[in-house]
Amino acid sequence: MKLIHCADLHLDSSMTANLGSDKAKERKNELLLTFNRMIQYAKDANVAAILIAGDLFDKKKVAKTALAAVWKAIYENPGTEFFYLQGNHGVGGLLDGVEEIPENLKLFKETWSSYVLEDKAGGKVTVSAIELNEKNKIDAYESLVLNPEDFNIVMLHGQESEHSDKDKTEVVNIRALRNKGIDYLALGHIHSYKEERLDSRGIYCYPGCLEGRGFDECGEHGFVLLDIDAAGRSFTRTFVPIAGRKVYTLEIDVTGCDTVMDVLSRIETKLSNDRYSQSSLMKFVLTGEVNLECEIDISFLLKHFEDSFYFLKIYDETKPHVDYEAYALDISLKGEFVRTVMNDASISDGEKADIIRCGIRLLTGGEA
Ligand SMILES: [Mn+2]
Repeated sequence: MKLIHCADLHLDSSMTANLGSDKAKERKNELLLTFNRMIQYAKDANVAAILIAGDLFDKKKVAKTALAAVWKAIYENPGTEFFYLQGNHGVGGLLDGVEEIPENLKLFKETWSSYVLEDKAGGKVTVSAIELNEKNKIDAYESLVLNPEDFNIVMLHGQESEHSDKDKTEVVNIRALRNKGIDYLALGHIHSYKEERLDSRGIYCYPGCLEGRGFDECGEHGFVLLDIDAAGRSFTRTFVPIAGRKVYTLEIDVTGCDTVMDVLSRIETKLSNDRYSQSSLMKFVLTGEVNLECEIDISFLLKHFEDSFYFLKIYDETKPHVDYEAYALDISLKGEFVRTVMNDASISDGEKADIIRCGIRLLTGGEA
C-alpha cells in the first residue's frame, strides 16, 4: 500500500519577503501548481492515502484559489483518503462554512482518533493523530494506545524534543513516543526533510515543505512516498523532490580580489562549477578579505547576473585586507594616515579597519 506524507505546504503564503508583487503572486500560484503535481503523482502511483501533517495553509484566512485547489483534489479523488492534521497555521481555513465533510477527508480532534486502512493481503495500516494544544500537550502521549500487530502510523505537528515543553504548544515529545509500537511517525513543522530513528521499531520523519519559499528554506523540497507491506510490518520510504523552483544561498569567498572584475570572475567560476537552473532563487554572500582599495559595486554585479536567475540578491560580507606593513614604510599621505589610525589606542581593531578603508578610498579619489 502506497501513502504520501507531506506537511507545511503553507499554501497561500504571501511570498513578498523577497519578491515584488508580480513575482510574489506568481510564486503563490506556483505553490498550488506544485500541490497539484503531488496530487497527480498520487494518482499515477496509485497512492491510497495522503497524510498532511499540518500547516496546509499559511494563515487562517485563506484565498479562494487555494481553498478551491484543495477541495478539487479531495472531490476529484474519492478513492484517495486525505488525512488532514491542521497544525498551528492552517486551523479553520479549509472547513470554514463547510457543512458536509466528504467521506475521503479524515480530520482529527483534541483527543486521539485512529483510522484503519486495509491492504489486499488483509494487513492493517492504522493512522492515528491528535491536534496538540495547550490543554492536551502533556497528557496526550499517555493516552496513545496502539495494537502492536498493526502497521502503526502516528501523525503529529510540532518541534521534536526529548522533553515536553511547558511553555510552547508546538512540541512533539519524542521520548514519550518511544516503545509505543509506532512504525512511522509522520511529523510536520520543520520545513526541511529530516529522518531519524525513533526506537528499535520505528522512525520519525519531517518531509519539509513542498517548495522553498525563502532563503531559510534552501535545498531539495518534496514529500515522502511510503510503500507499506502491512502484514509483513515492513516498508520502504522515498523522498520525492517535487518543487518547481529551488532556492540557494551561495557563499562565495572572494579573498584576494583587487577589483570588482576579479569578484565577478570568482562568481562566474563558482556558478560554472555547480549547475544552477535559471529558474532558481539565488542569494550570493560574498565573504573573505579583499584588497583595501577594492570597491565591490553590488548594483553592477546584480545587473550582470540578474538575468541568469528568477531572483537574485547579493550580500557583501567581505572585510578589507590592510597590509599594514606596506603602509608602515610608505611616506605618502596614505602611509601617514594608516600609521596615525593604527597607533591610536582609543580605537578598536574593527573600527580601525573601517576607518582605514574609508580614508584610503577618499585619499585615492573613490567614494567612502
Ligand atoms: Mn510550517
